[in-house]
Amino acid sequence: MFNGVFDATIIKRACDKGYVEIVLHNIRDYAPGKHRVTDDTPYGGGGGMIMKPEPIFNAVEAILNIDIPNEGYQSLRSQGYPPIILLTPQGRLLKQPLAQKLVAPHERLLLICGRYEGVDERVRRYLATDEISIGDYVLSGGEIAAMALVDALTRLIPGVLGDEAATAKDSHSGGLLEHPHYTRPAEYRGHGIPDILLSGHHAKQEIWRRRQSLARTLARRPDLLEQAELNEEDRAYLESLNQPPPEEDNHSNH
Ligand code: 6GU
Repeated sequence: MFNGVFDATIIKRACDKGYVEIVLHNIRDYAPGKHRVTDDTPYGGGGGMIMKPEPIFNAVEAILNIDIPNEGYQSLRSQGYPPIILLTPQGRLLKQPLAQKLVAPHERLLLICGRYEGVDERVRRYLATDEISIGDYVLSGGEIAAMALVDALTRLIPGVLGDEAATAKDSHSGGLLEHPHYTRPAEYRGHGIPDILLSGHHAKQEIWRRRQSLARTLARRPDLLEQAELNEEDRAYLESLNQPPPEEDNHSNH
């Protein structure tokens, strides 16, 4: 399930070039007993199957070559052990600033894919250092969320995209949505492109891109504007968009 994604995206190139190493572990391999059971019914009822704590704790102990103290993994964090992130719809929402925060200081992250029905609460309390969700909808397991997180983080590693400027301009970097993009042909099925893009006037094109970003963010995600990095010109332009167009002098009030 992971290899198909990791072998076919920018992540593959990042791995090949040594920018990132991804090691997959099957939790089942760390489950004790002949049947390698990883889940069980919930105490107190309620239905669904719950991931057992032992295989997950065992996996982390084996991977990091440590014994987790009874007071919890968190007590080891000061000794330089990596964050352990539980992917769960109950977690903190993944947004670009969180992705940036995770990539910058951490050489190594452990991701645990929970399943929707649940993970034994002791994994949260005594193992995970962070809980992350990728959005307010329900996935059947944390795997797709983990892939999304790995992708979001990998493309932020300096050198991976080959063009640092591209990441800086991405939608959500700087807090704005991206402007529209066009490529050849200039006319397609009778639909043209904005004249400014054919003008060769680079300074005006830059202003156009910025204004398109601002207008698009205002129209689609006005909530993002509160956190966005805006200068005085940006604010003036947004103000002009918020303003109703000047009244036509149609004498209707007379
Ligand atoms: Cl991290 N897990 C699951 N199961 N569902 C999700 C999610 C994670 N993020 C959004 N929905």
